[in-house]
Amino acid sequence: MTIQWFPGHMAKARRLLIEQIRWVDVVLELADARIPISSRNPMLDKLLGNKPRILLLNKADLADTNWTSKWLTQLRTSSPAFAVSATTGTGVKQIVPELERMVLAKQTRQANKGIRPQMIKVMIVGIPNIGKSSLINQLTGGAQAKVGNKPGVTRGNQWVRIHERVELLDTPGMLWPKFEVPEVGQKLAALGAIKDDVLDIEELSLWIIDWLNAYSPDALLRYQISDAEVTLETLGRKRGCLIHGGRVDTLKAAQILLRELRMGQLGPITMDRF
Ligand SMILES: Nc1nc2c(ncn2[C@@H]2O[C@H](COP(=O)(O)OP(=O)(O)OP(=O)(O)O)[C@@H](O)[C@H]2O)c(=O)[nH]1
Ligand SMILES: [Mg+2]
Repeated sequence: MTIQWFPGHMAKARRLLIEQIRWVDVVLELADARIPISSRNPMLDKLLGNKPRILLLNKADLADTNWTSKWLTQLRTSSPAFAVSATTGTGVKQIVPELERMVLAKQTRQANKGIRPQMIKVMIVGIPNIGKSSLINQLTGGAQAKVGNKPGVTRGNQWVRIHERVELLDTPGMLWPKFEVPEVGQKLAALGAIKDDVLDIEELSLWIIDWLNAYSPDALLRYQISDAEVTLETLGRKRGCLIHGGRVDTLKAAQILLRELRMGQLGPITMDRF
């Protein structure tokens, strides 16, 4: 199963990023706490140059907290990094003070030249469906940005004032043209960054079941399953996904598994390990 999703609107998002980056003081990069490596766009280093960056591991409420701490220790060697939850608000209060800290030197230099403090311009970037718009809403305490439980909700770029001195640019979710390691595509798909229409849901579910059996068997305890083939069947039967002749509707079963994994109903899970 090879997964790839880089439609025209993402190529456009990449062009917009290149155009806008010069106006930006700091980049807020949102990654998924459950896949802190697989959800980071490898093109960013080149696209952002040496722009200061804060890495946020969002959806930390759905990840294994032990793994999140281990990852943060490792990731902080290259940039400030925090675990947050855009929906519950956990960790979000640290963001504005950190942004202010990062631009302090520049603003002091400007003040010395008699230039009034400028707005801090921040660009938020990340894969589709990671919670960029939710984070903006959490920061403003409103519903400025459109949110949706599917990838590809935000289309154009949108500036939002999140604080008296901070303006944030919401951008559309962006992936990259090729996942060098196929597992990266599978993990992104499993956790909802890729439109389901371009996926073979049943095949993906079998991959997920294998992965869970190998790395997080507790997550499958509720289904009492040991083998990939049996799993979708058993799961479907338990959930009453039956078609004619008492056979199991495996597509429906796969959709249920995906939904439960993505919403954290199989327990907190971190899929990138070291
Ligand atoms: N559990 C949990 N869900 C979250 C969190 N942040 C966002 N979500 C959910 O993830 C889904 C996507 O959120 P959006 O804010 O629309 O994501 P986005 O990054 O703006 O997506 P695009 O605009 O499509 O790129 C929504 O269903 C949110 O409720 C979080 O920290 N925890
Ligand atoms: Mg959005």
